[in-house]
Amino acid sequence: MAAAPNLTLWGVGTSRTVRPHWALAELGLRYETRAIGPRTGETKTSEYTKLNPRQKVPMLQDGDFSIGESAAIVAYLARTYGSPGRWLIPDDKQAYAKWLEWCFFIVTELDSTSLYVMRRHSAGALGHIYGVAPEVTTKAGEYFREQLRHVEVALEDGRTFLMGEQFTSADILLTTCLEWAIAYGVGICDNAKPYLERIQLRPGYQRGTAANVPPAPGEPVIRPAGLSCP
Ligand SMILES: N[C@@H](CCC(=O)N[C@@H](CS)C(=O)NCC(=O)O)C(=O)O
Repeated sequence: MAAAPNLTLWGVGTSRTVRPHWALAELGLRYETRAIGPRTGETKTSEYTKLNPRQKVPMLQDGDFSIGESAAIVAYLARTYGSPGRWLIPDDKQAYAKWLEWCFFIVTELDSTSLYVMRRHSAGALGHIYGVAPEVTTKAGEYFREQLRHVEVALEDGRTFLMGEQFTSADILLTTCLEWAIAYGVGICDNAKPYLERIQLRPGYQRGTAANVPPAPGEPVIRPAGLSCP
């Protein structure tokens, strides 16, 4: 019998950190959380820098293996710990390629090129570091809306999830971007609204988002393993 996985996930509180918390919940895995947050100094400590020289969250440790980048963590977890009824990656070769296409589209076009640009250049967010640029943030929001037309078209046939009837990690990535856009006051496309409502009812979503909440002042940063999603 294989040994139980020894999983530790670093990072809480952002649209990127929720992705692996949610995937762990969908896969029904027990893990320990190190509830450190971005821009708190906690990603810059020597202990953390040794583990993750990129000094970013999220980061997953699986025994002595570690991996960063939220979309890669989720894909690793799915590939390694998926089980019947809990596959987060399509098996068929062409469906797999389409899944990859969605994942890259979401992390590049929707996240990095649009929403993260808004975050970097908004006065209330990271503008004090990267420069406040209202025109850039307006255009990035418009670009997000324009790119979302691909999601609108995909969901037009009434499918339950982005890839059809199978829930995949692309749904995790997309949902986090849709919620992020709503929080920034960028409207989402019509078909994405009922899609989002469906997804938010998933127990995995609810457990994952609960696990992503930052600790209240005085609460411990280490949350023991034991979270599991039946
Ligand atoms: N593309 C990366 C982005 C990770 C990232 O930028 N994380 C931010 C928080 S959302 C961070 O840790 N920044 C360093 C810090 O704030 O200390 C991913 O998806 O994991």
